[in-house]
Amino acid sequence: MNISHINNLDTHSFDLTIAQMLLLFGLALFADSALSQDTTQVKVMGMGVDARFDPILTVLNSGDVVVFSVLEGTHTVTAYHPDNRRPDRIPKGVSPFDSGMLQKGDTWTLQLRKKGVYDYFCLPHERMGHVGRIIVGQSRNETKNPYSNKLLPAIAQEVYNSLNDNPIHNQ
Ligand SMILES: [Cu+2]
Repeated sequence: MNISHINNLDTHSFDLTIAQMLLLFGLALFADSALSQDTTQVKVMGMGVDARFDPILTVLNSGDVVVFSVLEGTHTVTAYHPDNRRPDRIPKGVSPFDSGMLQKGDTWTLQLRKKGVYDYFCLPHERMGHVGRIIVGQSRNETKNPYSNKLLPAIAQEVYNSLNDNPIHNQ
């Protein structure tokens, strides 16, 4: 009688442990899938003609997050899109982004899911070549010359031409 009672207790406690292990395993899987979304930093730096995104080109997987960190000056992160009074240089059907003015010390986060090439500029410094590119879900070679550069300011054209001309370098 006593022995049977003890066995029951043991079995019961073993079941709980299995349940707890499965729960922990499930939580671990959940945490793992949440972590598979990467975060990439783009530095926003420089004043005047020295204004730049570093790196100029960022290659991401779908759903990755980009954190823009302003190290100095006043800048924006603005999609090339008619809503921002510029040529359309982001994938079709994606809402255009615009950070608004960012100051030194600010961070601004962008998450992109749709595959394609996203070109963006800084409103105060576009004419000084303060532009950038994010490629989502594709390699740099797959996306050579995705947009015509004719309508952009001269120095911005040079930046995008240099990205197109050197598809392997500087990735
Ligand atoms: Cu700028």
